[in-house]
Amino acid sequence: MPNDPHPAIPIVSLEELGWDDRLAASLRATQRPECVPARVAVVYQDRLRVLGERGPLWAELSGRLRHDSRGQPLARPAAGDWVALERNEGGGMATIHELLPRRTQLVRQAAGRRTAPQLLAANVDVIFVVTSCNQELNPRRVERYLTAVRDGGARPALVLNKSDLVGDPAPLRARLRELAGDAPVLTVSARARDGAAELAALLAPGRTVALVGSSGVGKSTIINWLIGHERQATGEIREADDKGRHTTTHRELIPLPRRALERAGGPALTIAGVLLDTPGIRELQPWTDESEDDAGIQETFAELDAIARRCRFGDCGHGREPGCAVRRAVKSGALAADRVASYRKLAQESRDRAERKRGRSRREHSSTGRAPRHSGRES
Ligand SMILES: Nc1nc2c(ncn2[C@@H]2O[C@H](COP(=O)(O)OP(=O)(O)OP(=O)(O)O)[C@@H](O)[C@H]2O)c(=O)[nH]1
Ligand SMILES: [Mg+2]
Ligand SMILES: [Zn+2]
Repeated sequence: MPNDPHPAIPIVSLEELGWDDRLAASLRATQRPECVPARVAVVYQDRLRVLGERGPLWAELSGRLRHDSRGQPLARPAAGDWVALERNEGGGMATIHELLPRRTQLVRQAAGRRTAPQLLAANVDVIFVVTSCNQELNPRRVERYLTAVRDGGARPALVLNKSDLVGDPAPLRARLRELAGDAPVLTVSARARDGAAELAALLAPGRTVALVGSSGVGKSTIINWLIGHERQATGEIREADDKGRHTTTHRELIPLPRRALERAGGPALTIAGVLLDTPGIRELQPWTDESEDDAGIQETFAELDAIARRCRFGDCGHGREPGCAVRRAVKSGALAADRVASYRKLAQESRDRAERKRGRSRREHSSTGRAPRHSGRES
């Protein structure tokens, strides 16, 4: 068994980790109601670090769960998931028998694989989409994040970090505001420790907040700042291109000690919320699983969607169709042309994915061949 790299995790109650009646009911409904609940903190190959009522412990998947989830990345427990496990009273590894249903999830298309989903975060309430003042703001990338977060059922917040590096972050903040819709936009500096109150306002006991974004924007630095010590490794960014180096290699759940975020008059709890650090990713290709109705795209492009209702044709693609209200709005300057281009691209990708998935499920139904192995590589 590997050395325990997590001596600092406090023993916290399941409720503080987000356990609730709905989860308790889903545990009772499993084949193993005698199992105890635990939340997955981090997954290392075949070993999982989980947080249970009596503190952290090591666990592995049962043979059946391993078998049943082969070739289905979303059926495997990931950081943030709740599981039903059997303790090994002899002191060895616990066994995970069941993955409990997720309330929210952030899923992307795995890098380099056209139709495999990859789970970035499970059971998170809020997702901080982190950008930084010293990296070129890519509005299209932000739109992709917003779409994927909303599709998965979590609430997005845009966090603009490294405000200490620019004289005035207001123009950048204003550009994010234009993309954000109803999501809050926060300007912070983890280095100057500026903006903690704004971040803390989005945290609460039992609530989970994941940080996502490109490598080097400062996700792990923000977490260290909030928890009050250098728990997560952080990396210098390359001088030449301001890019990060993929310092964080695992998704990891981190309970936030309450003393780090004092709030007067609160209940007697030891933690103030749960953070999820994630490795930086180059690209987020949204993955829409059950719902192929593009709810996330519609919400992210709400102003465009409202105008599109006035197009002559209900299925207008806003290309060459006559009577297109969207093209009219671009011509008049009411709508930015690059927003429309981005919308059309995401909508097309979504249609392509749906098409490929239909093809894949046809193939799966017509063959009993082995499912492809899932490679854990990240990028
Ligand atoms: N000037 C400045 N530098 C910061 C700030 N926050 C983080 N950094 C620096 O940015 C670099 C990258 O920070 P990390 O926290 O490792 O970034 P990350 O997003 O976790 O990166 P990955 O783990 O690779 O995804 C480090 O050198 C940090 O010290 C900030 O507010 N201001
Ligand atoms: Mg990191
Ligand atoms: Zn149109």
